[in-house]
Amino acid sequence: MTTHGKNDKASIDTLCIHAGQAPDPVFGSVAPPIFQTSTFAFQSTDQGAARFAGTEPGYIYTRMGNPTIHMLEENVAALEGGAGALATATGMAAVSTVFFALLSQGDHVVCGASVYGPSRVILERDFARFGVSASFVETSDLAELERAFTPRTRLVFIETPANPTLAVTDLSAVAEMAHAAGALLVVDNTFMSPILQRPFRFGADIVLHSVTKFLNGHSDVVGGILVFRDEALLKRVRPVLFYLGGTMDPHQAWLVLRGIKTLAMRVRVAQENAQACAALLAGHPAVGEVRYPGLPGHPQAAVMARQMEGPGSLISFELKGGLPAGKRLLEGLKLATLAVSLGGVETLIQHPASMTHAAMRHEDRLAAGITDGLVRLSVGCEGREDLLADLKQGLDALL
Ligand code: LCS
Repeated sequence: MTTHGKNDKASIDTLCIHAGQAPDPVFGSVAPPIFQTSTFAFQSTDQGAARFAGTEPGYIYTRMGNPTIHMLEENVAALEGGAGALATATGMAAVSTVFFALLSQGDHVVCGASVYGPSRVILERDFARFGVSASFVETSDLAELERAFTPRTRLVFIETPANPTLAVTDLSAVAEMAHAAGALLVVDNTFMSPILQRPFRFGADIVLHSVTKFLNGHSDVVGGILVFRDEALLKRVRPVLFYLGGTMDPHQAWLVLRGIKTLAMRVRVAQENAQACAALLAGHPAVGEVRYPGLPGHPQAAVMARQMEGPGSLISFELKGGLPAGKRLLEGLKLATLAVSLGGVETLIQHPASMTHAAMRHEDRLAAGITDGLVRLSVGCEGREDLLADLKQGLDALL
């Protein structure tokens, strides 16, 4: 089979396995070769100069591009339906690179109040040092979102569903608002993966992922990726990434390419498991509020039906016994592992207020809906009955 380019009409399942990759032309290796090299030989000084000048295509130095990394970039660009992508060392390298590349002194950012803690904290602590201001708002509330814009707003950064509140934001409405204000919309699509949501269809300008999560899917790699709606945006960000240096390594890229081959099936199995876990949680007497986009009566049902192909496999919930009960549950589960991160084949459970979102101020966490008793479950691909039994024994022990 030939490589599937980004404009190919193949299904997303096929793109996961083939996009950006063709059998290697030298030996026919079906698995993509790992070009584990820091640098590439030039045939002449003229060729070296031409590559640096950009007048001749070809690789120079792995921080500035590498064939294995490029295969991953082409693959994820095809999955998201973007014009191109840039792989990064971590998800946070993707977030920080996009902020560095697109923001200048005096600019203002509208950012979701509930996003992965460090994505918010770098705006508050680090970009503030360079004169970039930010407002943090509940982006699922469009009226609140609209009030946050200022004449200096240049970038809107959202997660939907958000980490860890799982609040759903209307992508089309935000894109319209951002563009009317002359700002770019950046969507962190980590929680959905391109299997369940493709934000370019709803007006996003840049889509990013922590590939550490669903794309790699095996809890054995950290990485990130930026995908661009058009070539011009990619060209703006690329030199910043290459010079700041938050780029990926070829071996990392190869592992992620390998992980993506099973992305569609992993995402669907985990989602079916999550749906069953959410139902168990919602009906259990030890559990208070359950936040899962797949539960009936969700306030954003119409938005979800438009932009999401499924509710995903992250669930956040409160226990009636608050934080003490949460600690007992986290330590009492036998199959689910007490660890941060998400989107792997293993089920993980964590406590956002003391872990992933601990760097935020307490009052900011509460305003963002990240209560002290909130527990986040990333449901994996284990046997459904085993997961349900584990959750049930853990919850029953709290009664
Ligand atoms: N964006 C989202 C939505 C995330 O959940 C994370 C990490 C990142 C970006 C950053 O990616 P990284 O640099 O870690 O690859 N989220 C984590 C979490 O919820 N638990 O542990 C890490």
